Amino acid sequence: MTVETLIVLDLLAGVAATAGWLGAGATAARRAGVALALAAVALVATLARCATTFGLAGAGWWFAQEKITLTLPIAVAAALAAGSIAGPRLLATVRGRRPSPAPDAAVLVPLFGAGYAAAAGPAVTLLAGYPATASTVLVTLALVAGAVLTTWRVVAGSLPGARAATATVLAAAVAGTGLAFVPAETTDAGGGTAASLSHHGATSLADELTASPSHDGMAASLSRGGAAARGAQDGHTSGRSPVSADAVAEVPVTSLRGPSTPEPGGTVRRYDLAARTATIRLASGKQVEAWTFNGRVPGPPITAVQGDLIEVRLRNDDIASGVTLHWHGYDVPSGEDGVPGLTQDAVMPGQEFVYRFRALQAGTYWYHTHEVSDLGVRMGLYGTLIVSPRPTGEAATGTPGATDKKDPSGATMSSQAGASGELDLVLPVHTFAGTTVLGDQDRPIERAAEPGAPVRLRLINTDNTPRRFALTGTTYQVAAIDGRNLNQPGPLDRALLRLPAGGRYDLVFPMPSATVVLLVDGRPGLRLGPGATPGAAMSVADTSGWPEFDPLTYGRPAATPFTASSRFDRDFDLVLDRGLAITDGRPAYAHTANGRAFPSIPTETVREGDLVRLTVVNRSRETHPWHLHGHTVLVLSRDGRRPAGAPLWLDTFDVQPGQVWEVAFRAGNPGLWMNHCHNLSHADLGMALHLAYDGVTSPFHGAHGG
Ligand SMILES: [Cu+2]
Repeated sequence: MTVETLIVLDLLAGVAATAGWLGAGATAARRAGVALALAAVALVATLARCATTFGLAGAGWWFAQEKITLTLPIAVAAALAAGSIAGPRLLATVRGRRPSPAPDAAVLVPLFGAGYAAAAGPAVTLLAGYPATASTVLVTLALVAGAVLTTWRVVAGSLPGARAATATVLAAAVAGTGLAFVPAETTDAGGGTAASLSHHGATSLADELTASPSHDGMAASLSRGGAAARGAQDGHTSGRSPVSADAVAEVPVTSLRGPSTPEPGGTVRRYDLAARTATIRLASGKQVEAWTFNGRVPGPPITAVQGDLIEVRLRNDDIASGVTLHWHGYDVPSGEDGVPGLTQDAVMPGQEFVYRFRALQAGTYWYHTHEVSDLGVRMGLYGTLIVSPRPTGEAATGTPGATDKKDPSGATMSSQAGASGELDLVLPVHTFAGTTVLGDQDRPIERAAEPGAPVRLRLINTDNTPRRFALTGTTYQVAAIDGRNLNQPGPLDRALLRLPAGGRYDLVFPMPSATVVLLVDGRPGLRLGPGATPGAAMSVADTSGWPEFDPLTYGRPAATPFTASSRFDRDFDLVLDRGLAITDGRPAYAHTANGRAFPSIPTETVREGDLVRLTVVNRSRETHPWHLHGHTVLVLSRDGRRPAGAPLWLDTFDVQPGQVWEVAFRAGNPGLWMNHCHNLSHADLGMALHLAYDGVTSPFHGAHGG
């Protein structure tokens, strides 16, 4: 049984127990037989909850914490009380030894009380989630006890010691509510050395710096954007010198900017992006009100060859809420990362901002606004970023693609003609007002392809939820995921490719002699044929029964710079859930991590060179595509199982309901980074936090993260 099933069964059992006890209480006075049957149902449901809780605890403490520490004990205690006090009386009534009706307090209070205690189970799970805190415990106990006292008063008319009991309940309620407003720690050092300089204890800064022989070296490596550390990182050992020799200088994130020159042999790629509202006419004739870069959706494709310098001048014409550029999956210097309120201010109408970074990673990436990003990306503020590997043995020259910002043709999609005659199609999928758009086409794309020609399809999911792709008419390989090549990818056929929000897959195959069709969620999006026949009906294979491709079992294992058995300098757990929380100053039914919502989730702090493990647990009933900025993470395990295929380096991974992902990365890119759910509506409702390198400060004070 899956964890997700157990989560649902546990909730259902809690609801059944609640209904059983309350129903028994409501019918006890008139129909003792019915009440007895309902109480029996409630007892069975309570036993079922014991079983589901046991099963969930086996999957991880995170899944059962609030049940074991709070809701199950009170439910079981109340059930035992109801069974032993009300049960015999009801039984006696049914057997005719007691007068019926018998609405006495000894029957009704235990039954209703068991109902209130049972209700605390699903209520705490749904409203508070993980973890149950002292505040949750006090408020829950106060509510249950208060309801019992009220019932007692109503049934019995009076209650000895009522005043003292009521006062105790009120005191617990007030204390519990007050505790909820005690601010959390603002940082979480993940078991490593706390960030003493950047967040607290500024008075000790001078002392620590004068006592620190290594301070200059650390500062220099920070100001170079960590390039030195990246080179040295694999030799890093876990030995830690005393804190005084480990002190980190303060560096503003605004100084962590990209270089202004390409690598030797590279060229400078300049792009001008103007953010503006526009009415877009799709291929079908449908018009959509969009937010665009340069009046088009997607925005202009950005292309480069590894080693080039990418320079993008962003201007905001009329996007009233502001705009930035974030390079999804691209490990740029922190000052170029485009997070408003953290690495820069949002670019407001009339303003501009220039981004510069070296194209060091080859592969398929994309860019999008990070200001009010849920709305902004949905409205169209996104585009593709494709970096070709530098041809071996020669310096990078010329344009890698047939389409760049100088191309006036308004090509229907970014199309890269590789030197080898490869057909290279960039296919971002996006939903505009309920319509799926592939590239800029809301109707199936037709392309001619000669048999034998190498084909590369770059699938990019720019939506908030997973999209499923299927390729019919050919076997193929998934050559790369999230821009990173896979080791020895095998042939694939009849597979459903589930791309997380923000994720990318590169599919490669030699063009067969027959037609190849790419399906997006079961509908044709692209047809490649030996001879294009525009308007010809596409035959659609039924792919609904095809198995889902699992990247954890694909390709061949290879050595990685660290593994699941490495010793980690920092260890962070993020338990994703839903619950009542304050986000951006407002109470909300938020998407939470560790019971809190942005910006109250403690900032994870690391030091340059640290080996960091991140465990992401999904207790909720929605998928959360997790995305850490500025770093590529290695998957260590999913639900306790290590990858059996190629090493999987990702920037976005779908944590499905009930799943536990362990990933790790080397902290080699100093800065301040967002760590968030890439279902941007979830991030907007609280599911976002910061990861900060010790010593890096931000002059920006927008409490949002876009
Ligand atoms: Cu989410």
